[in-house]
Amino acid sequence: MAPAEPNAKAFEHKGEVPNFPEELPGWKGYVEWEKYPEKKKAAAEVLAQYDFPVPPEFQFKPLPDSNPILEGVRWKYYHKAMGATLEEIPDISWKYVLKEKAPDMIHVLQFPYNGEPPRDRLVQTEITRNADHFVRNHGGIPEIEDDAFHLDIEGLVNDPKRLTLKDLKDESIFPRQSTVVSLQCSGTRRIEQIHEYPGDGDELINAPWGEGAIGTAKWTGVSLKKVIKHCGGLKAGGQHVEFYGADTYFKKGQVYNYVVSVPMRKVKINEVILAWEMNDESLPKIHGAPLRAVVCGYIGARSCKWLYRIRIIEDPSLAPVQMKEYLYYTPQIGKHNATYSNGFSIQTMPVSSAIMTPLNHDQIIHDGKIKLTGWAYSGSGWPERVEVSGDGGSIWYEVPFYKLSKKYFHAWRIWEYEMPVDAEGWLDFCVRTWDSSLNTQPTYVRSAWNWDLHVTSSCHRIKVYSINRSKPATAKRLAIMEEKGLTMVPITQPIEINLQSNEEYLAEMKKMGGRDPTE
Ligand SMILES: Nc1nc2c(c(=O)[nH]1)N[C@H]1C(S)=C(S)[C@@H](COP(=O)(O)O)O[C@H]1N2
Ligand SMILES: [Mo]
Repeated sequence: MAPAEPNAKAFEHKGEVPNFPEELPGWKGYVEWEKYPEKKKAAAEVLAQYDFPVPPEFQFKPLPDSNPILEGVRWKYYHKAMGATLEEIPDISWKYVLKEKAPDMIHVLQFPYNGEPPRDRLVQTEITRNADHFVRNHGGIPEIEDDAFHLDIEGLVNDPKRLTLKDLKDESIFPRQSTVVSLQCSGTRRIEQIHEYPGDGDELINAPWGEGAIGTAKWTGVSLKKVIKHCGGLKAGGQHVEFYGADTYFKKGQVYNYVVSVPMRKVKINEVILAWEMNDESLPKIHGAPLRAVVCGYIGARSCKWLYRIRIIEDPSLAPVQMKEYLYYTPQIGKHNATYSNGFSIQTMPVSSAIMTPLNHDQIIHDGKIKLTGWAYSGSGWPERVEVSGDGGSIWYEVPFYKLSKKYFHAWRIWEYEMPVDAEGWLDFCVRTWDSSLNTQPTYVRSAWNWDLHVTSSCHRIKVYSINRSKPATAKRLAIMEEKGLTMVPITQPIEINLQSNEEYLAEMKKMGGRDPTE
């Protein structure tokens, strides 16, 4: 479906059109904010002039039946308000969606772009095709030319350096590393929390993700540990690494670049890669070209795209994405008692899994078995065992090990299972995974609900309607319906034939001793 008519076309500047020039030639769409407090102040003054449209209510109401599901008008306006360098960013970003992503992506939010692939295709391959890998953006897509690109390494290193892409690719300086890593957005499966217990909508729409905000790729680049060594090693106190992304980010009336941090401990164990290739192809623009961080096992937010600066610092970054977002609140904390310090910072992802086929509300004709497919992931180890239930979680079947894809230290396992199904009617299917640290998933959404609606890690549940053809009576009915060309689905359609002949009815009643007692 074509995107909704962008309301943002109607945007009108108030007063003089501002001018925040690009920082460097060959870096289109990159405005440096973090180095220039005066410029940040000027941008905040521009934003303060407007009453931007509030995000649409989509939690207490059904989601729009459109693709893109949500548009993101407010964020388009923010970019337009900044004048010439950023006003076209929403259109440029959408152009890359159309160019680099599969045509049937589910566009959860048009701008900043958030999209996930169709459920069935995501689990067909252990390595996600680049065109199918989910995308989660907080802003637009900068267009940085490879030849113009450089990465600055600053802060608590002995020998701060500026490295070009050519330097990073020089194998006489840096050994190359290829690692299979799953990236999972902490918003994956948020729709389940929204349906049951709505929470923070957020200024940058907390996207109503399904189960597809996870993907797996072979990332090629260099371990950040080697780059820091090349910069003379750490100075005393260098405990955290701050990543700067070239996109522009807005929060509560202020303007920033996308900045996050990870602890140095993660770097020391070679779990932070600076990558320029994704599945043996050069990194797509939408996934962070020319260079991005890939942080194994952590929430996707730390894997900074369009990475242009790395600062070694003492404490976790105070940038808003690190300090004010991606916080996990316990269920007693809500809108009016949440602070930045009383939520814990989401870093390592917990064990989680999802059933990707069948889909919720599918009505399935089968011969006593229903095939399930899905994924299983853990950020602190790897999935060891996947269990599925056909009765909402009383009886669990173990998915045999040979029905799980290969184990990796840092990636998911996809799985399939032929579930024995006897019953007819609605069944509650669910899945849970045990990881290598013996962790498993909370039972219900309620058990892990959190105000910011992150990390929906409870057992994933779907309802399917079973039509069991291995039952003679059902087989007979289906044969009649087929012969008459009658609709099988949806099951809610009225059935146009008699369920029994009068003769059959009377014969059955007689066997059963009649409808009513006789004395
Ligand atoms: N510069 C920058 N890096 C970013 C983001 C962003 O908006 N800007 N989004 C983060 C989030 S929240 C996630 S989940 C991952 C998604 O990576 P992908 O879009 O390549 O799948 O990128 C992370 N890196
Ligand atoms: Mo994310």
